[in-house]
Amino acid sequence: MTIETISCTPFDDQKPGTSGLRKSVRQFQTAHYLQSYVQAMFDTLNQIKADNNPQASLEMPADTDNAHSDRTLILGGDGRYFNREAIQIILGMAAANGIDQVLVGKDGILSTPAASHLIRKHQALAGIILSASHNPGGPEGDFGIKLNISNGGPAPEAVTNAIFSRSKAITAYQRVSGPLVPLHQIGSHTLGRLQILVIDPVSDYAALMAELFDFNKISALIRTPGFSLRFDAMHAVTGPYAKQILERELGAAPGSVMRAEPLTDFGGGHPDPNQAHAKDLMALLYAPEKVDFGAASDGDGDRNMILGHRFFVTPSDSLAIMAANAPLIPAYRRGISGVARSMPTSQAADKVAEKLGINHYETPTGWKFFGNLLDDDRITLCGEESFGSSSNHVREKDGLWAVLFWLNLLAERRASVADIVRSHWTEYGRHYYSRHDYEAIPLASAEAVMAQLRAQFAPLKEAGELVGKPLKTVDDFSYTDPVDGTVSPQQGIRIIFSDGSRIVFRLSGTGTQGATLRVYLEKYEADVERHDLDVQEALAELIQLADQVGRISQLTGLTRATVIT
Ligand code: VG1
Ligand code: CO
Repeated sequence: MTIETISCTPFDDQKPGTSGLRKSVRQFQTAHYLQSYVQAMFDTLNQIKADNNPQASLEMPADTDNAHSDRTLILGGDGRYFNREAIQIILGMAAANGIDQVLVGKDGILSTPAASHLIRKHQALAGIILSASHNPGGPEGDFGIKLNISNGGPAPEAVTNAIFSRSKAITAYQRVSGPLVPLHQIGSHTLGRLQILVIDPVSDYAALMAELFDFNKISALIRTPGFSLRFDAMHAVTGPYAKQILERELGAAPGSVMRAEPLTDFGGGHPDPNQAHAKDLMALLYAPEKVDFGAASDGDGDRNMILGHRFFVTPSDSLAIMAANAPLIPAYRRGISGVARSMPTSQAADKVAEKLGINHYETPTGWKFFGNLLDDDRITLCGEESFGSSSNHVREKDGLWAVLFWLNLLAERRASVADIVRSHWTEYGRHYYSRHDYEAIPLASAEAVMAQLRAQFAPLKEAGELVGKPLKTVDDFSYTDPVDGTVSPQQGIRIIFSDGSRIVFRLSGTGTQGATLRVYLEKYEADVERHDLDVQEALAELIQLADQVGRISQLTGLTRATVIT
């Protein structure tokens, strides 16, 4: 089979965001658009040496002969519209770009955590995950492409920056043409010198979960008369995983997994597991008829929402509770080395780490910043306020893992979700927390909010007060990776008050329309008598302050956030 070289004009807008390149499906369908980006990824991978140190290797000249000897690639996606077409295109390009073997999920399906596990298990060169995560799908929706490196984690900034630079110079790409690879059945195929294995997307992941958790105990809990659970797969990728693990292996009643079939448009919804987008699940958990445990995951299976009967667990609290209870779970029996959270995530996990005397880190938003800490065993658990948590078992956040962690915890503690959270608050205090998003606003207004904040606090404050409230510091968060020294500046404005309350402002890096301003609000309450307030009421003073200091309504014309979680 011959390698064809197709000429194209370089694109200048292929800059990866917080988690891969996300654009509308329409844009990805533009002639040569996907191909140009994939070629930029292959060219960049070809520069990464077998020493597994992308940072250093990117400075070296390209030397494909010395690259990873076994050039295996893991490939799959969340099943959204354009997933299968994109997989066929990428297979043809892999065959022309020196890849020896591709493992692709049946029907083009692989959740993000499952792909991360497969990369590690097969010591693959990399993984390509086709997903725009929680963004809506369908012909009018979004598409996305993530690159994960050989540790199983999202490509770090050195790599994504290199891909972007390369994409701006792509004037041709290589491919091998052949018949379409039948993705609907497990089997092996060849395309030129490339071997393609269509694999079961679920089994390896399910086996890993069975190693980490006490499946017997969880199963006994689930089978206890009167106990009921619901898992909302949101017509996205976790459906087949949850059916296999929760229903077939652990014995949850058939139908416990709702919206289990992956659909190319996610049934028209946002596959985003939060109170705003998982309305049916929320209604079930808040209905008079008792459902003990509820959970949901997102488009690509890396996020989770945890609910008890009439009870919502904030992702920040979830991380802290996992850290505090880790030794109850088989995989973490011997304790954890440390915990990391993204900067906007509440400080609840820090309190636990301080008490346990273990490491704790604050990183910029995005899973790529946890990779080095996990590889270096400085942390075992990590999480983000955006419904993401995970451990060192993979290098991605992992939705079903979090669900199983909570089920294992319920089985060990024999307490309700609400009781577990309340007893945690009693011991550590409660961090009232909410995120207010102003979605799809004009880029100019969003940038104006950030620019005036930066101007207002330049030079950044060390003390003083803000509208009468004593301040600890205000800064523009900058992170220095403790393992490789990479500096990531300007990650968001942090206003930290003397009482520990915080307001954080940053712009989203995953949207595809206009800009999204995120405002994160956090208030610490030690007094048990005050642990039952309405969250928005408890945060009212900070919400008002955020609008005043951020001049949000003035600059965006919005008097209220579009999504509140
Ligand atoms: C959002 C979240 C962030 C998360 C990222 C990718 O990014 O805030 O915490 O890591 O999505 O998650 P941003 O830049 O829009 O705030 V996923 O599940 O979309 O891959
Ligand atoms: Co996701």
